[in-house]
Amino acid sequence: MVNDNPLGQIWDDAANHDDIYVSSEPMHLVVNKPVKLVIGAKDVVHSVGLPHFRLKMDAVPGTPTTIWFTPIKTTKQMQKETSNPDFVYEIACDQMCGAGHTGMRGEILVETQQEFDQWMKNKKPKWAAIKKEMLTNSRDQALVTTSSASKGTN
Ligand SMILES: [Cu+2]
Repeated sequence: MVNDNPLGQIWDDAANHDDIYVSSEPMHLVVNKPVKLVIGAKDVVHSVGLPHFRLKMDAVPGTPTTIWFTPIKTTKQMQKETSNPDFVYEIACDQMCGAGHTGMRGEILVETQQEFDQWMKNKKPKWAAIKKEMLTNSRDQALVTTSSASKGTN
């Protein structure tokens, strides 16, 4: 994530970097729990590819798209079934979108609800801290504005 766009994909933000950011951490999903991906793009057509789920959906500027799916096997189950201890579910851009294309690949970890809950326990929501900071700053701004307005009316 970039510092000049702390909340990520804000399409109206000129500092948005939609084609270079892929988290280094896997996307965690719970087995047998439906997932909805809301997909967008800022400037060029990308394509969300989920080869192990046999899914693909274009990411079109100005037209949000969605994919629904339900992972039915955990990553551990797949590692066992494929006899491949290195098996990982992949999410990648399936469209030759530009210079950042080859970096647009991430991994998905499908796990049990218990494993997911355990993972979540250790997570601190960065967006909440940023939002709090933004609200504090806007409140300060509002106080300044109120203060200025009060001075103006007196
Ligand atoms: Cu691409």
